[in-house]
Parts: sequence; C-alpha cells; structure tokens
Amino acid sequence: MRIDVITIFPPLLAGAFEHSIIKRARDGGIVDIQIHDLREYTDDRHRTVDDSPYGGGAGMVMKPEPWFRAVESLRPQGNPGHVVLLTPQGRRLEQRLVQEMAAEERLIILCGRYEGVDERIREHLVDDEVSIGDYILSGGEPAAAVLVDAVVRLQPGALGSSHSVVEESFSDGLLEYPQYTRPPEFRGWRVPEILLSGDHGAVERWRREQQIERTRTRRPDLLLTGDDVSETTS
Ligand code: 6GU
Repeated sequence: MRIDVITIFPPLLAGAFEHSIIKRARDGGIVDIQIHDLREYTDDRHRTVDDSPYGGGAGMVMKPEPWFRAVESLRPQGNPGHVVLLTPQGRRLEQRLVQEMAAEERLIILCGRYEGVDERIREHLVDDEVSIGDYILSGGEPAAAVLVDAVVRLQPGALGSSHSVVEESFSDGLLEYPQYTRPPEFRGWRVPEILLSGDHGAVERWRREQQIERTRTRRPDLLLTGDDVSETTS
C-alpha cells in the first residue's frame, strides 16, 4: 500500500511513522509512506498557503492552488489514489471506516487546518472527508497519525504472528478482557485464580464474560448497535 500525506508541518508527522509497527511495515515493504510539504507546491516568494476569507470573518482559509498542484503532481497516470481530507466535518473514524481505507491501494491524505480550506478543494479534489472524533484539533496532523497507524496495522503481514487482529477490541464488537502478567501477587493484589488454574476452557469462558460485562458497563452503545466488524476483518 502507498500512503502520501500532505501537510504544512512535515516534522510533526515524520516521527509518528518511524517507530514500532509502522516502522517495521515500512522497512518490510508492506507500506510506502511519503510525507510532502504543501509549501513546496506554492509559487510565490513567501510560499503562501492561506488567505483571508471572502465575505469577511476571523481566521484564514487554505488556498486551493497548492493543494491541487500537490495532489496532481503526486498522482501517476494509472493509480489516482483515494484522496482524504482530514477535517472535523468529516465522517467519524471507526474501525469499519479504517477497514475501508485499509483496502485502498493508495491513500492521499490532506491535513487541513481547523480554520478551514477553500470549499473547491472539498468539491473537486477530495473523495472523502474524515474526522477522528467530536473535538477540535488545530490541524489534521494528529488525525493523520491516527488514521495511518490504524490503516497500516491492518495490512497483511504488518503485525507479527504473536499478534492477532481478530482478537482485538472492536474486531468482534466487544472491549478487551483484563490482562495480567507476573508476579501473581503485587502489593497484595492477586491475579484472578482462574487464570492460574491451567483450565483453558474456564479461562476462555471467564474472558468472554469479562468482555461482555466490561462492554455493558463502559460502552453499552457497542452492544446496542449490533455492529460487528469482525466479518470484514481477516
Ligand atoms: Cl480530522 N481535524 C481537526 N482539525 N480536528 C479534528 C479532527 C480533524 N478530527 C477530530 N477533530
């Protein structure tokens, strides 16, 4: 998979893709991630990317020309890529949407700034708009880090064999069960005896009960929707 991210703050994102699972996936050729500086696609001396809004009002609006120039210069003839604008006005990111994005051969991610982008970018350049939740970030960069991480770890081979996508929270619509490791007692707090019992069937039942109870108390909305994204997880 190929992912291009266009931003006015490349250093903000570079570090996010240089560690752990994403680094390994990049090193292993599973994903090719390229970060591009929007200012490289300006044509004036000041490398201007924004301007004041028509009609007046506070804040600045990102100009269309650098975005169009950037995306058009990145697109090879054959593979245009799915162009995603990160904005609080977008579709809210959930695992189902992550799976949709992960199935693309190529993503071109545009990091908007909160104050806004010229509407013609939305209308004529972008295929999809995504938000990572109902709160305001100053720019799309942290959202790009979130989206790329979630998408990369779904690429075949990105996770080691010790790690199963299927067992994770949300892949079956439930939260994770509680986990413990050594020591069996820490500051007087014991690991649940059942986990030390060696009875695998009992452990499995206990974990399932914990998942359901935890989901019921913390995220009852997950039980109510009946959403189950596991069928599309492989
Ligand atoms: Cl994608 N961008 C900004 N600026 N704020 C957000 C967001 C995106 N998602 C949630 N809040």
